[in-house]
Amino acid sequence: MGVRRLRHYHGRDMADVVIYTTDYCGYCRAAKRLLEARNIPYEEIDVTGDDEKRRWLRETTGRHTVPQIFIRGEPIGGYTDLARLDEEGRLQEMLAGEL
Ligand SMILES: N[C@@H](CCC(=O)N[C@@H](CS)C(=O)NCC(=O)O)C(=O)O
Repeated sequence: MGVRRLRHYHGRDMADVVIYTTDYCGYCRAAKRLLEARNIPYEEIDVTGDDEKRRWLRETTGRHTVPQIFIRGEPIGGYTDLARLDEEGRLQEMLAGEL
């Protein structure tokens, strides 16, 4: 299956890792902590209270929760998905463009 690359909400080039978050979101904080622990730079888009951005995010990812994380344009899911990729050693591979 080919990699599904998507434009971001802002429709411009963004960091390899983009994380859509809201305030008061424990999973969002956990995801950012994991990225920081691995020294992986990321760009954050806060969608708190922004119905338009949240609708775009739901339609784009098919998922209703935050965070939603994109790696090199591919939506990979939320924190638990990120943690699984990290445990399996696939996170670095994805960032290197090997997956
Ligand atoms: N398994 C998901 C769980 C994410 C989750 O439950 N996020 C909460 C906020 S921390 C959420 O989106 N709740 C529904 C909502 O805010 O609309 C993950 O690891 O990202």
